[in-house]
Amino acid sequence: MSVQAYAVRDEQRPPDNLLLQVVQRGLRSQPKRLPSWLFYDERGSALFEQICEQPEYYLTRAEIALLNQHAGEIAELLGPDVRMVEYGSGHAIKTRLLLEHLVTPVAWVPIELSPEPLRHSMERMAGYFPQLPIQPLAVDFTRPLRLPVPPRAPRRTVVYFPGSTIGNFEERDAAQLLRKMRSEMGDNGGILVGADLKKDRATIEAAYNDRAGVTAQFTLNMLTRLNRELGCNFDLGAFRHRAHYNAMAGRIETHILSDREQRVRVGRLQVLFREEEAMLVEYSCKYSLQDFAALAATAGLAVRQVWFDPERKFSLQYLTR
Ligand code: AVJ
Repeated sequence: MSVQAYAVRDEQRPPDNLLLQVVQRGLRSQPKRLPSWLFYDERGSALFEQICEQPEYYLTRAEIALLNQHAGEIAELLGPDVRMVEYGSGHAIKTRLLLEHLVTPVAWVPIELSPEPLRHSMERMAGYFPQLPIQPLAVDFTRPLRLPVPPRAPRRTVVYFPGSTIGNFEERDAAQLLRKMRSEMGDNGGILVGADLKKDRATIEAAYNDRAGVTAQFTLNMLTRLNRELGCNFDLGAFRHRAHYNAMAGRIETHILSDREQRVRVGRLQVLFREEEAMLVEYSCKYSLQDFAALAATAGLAVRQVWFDPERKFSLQYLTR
């Protein structure tokens, strides 16, 4: 059975075909791995919002506390007439806290692949800031993009990447993404990026293993999605979530484990899982200040300023050329 056979059969449905190719490639590789963006279908996005409300998941609360305390100071540093380009539109709470303090912002450019969440956050933001020009981009922010022509000349373009989503990227990919932002922001621009900080194992592991089991549901929802969208037959009762902190690498490594030996249909592929075989589905990297400065440097960027929440669990970093 050749790759070409898929290409012919799926020609009319390019998106599914792409999804199938991504998943088959990941399940053929050794060890098996699937990309973490697969988490975010409608249910996955709703589950992530629930994760943010779990007592163990400190990241979101810390980042909001940080903004509550420092947004005024951040806005002052950025100055007036900023164009704000946001990677991932999120649900815009953080953006609102920041925009509230910006003096005469030129435009907000949310970038989000899925049109539904994009439309939601646009509506919410338009409600808060009726005067603010919104220029949405429904594209994959990891791909090269062309920013829309702003309604007037910005003094500065700031790429905002909150939530420690950068932690989902391995170091090389994270550096590449920062380099891409660097070219988009131009000479006078900057990058405002959320980065979760290294801390004791217990705190970090608890955040990815909440007692209510929401994170486990979030992880396994990836298989539910593949069953629905690709006609796979993952037995949801025979796989489980595991999130372990690899202190050497400074990251949470989330795996889906197979309880037993089993076969799963993925398109025309039969995938064999051994008993206790682990499939990697997510990294969530944690940084020291040194780690992050080194990462920025490899992308030709310098850390100009770092803000923390009151408990110093989370950081917001401002990078420029
Ligand atoms: C949305 C990438 C910031 O890595 O902490 C939460 C996703 N995964 N719990 C993170 C996530 C499991 C989250 N980010």
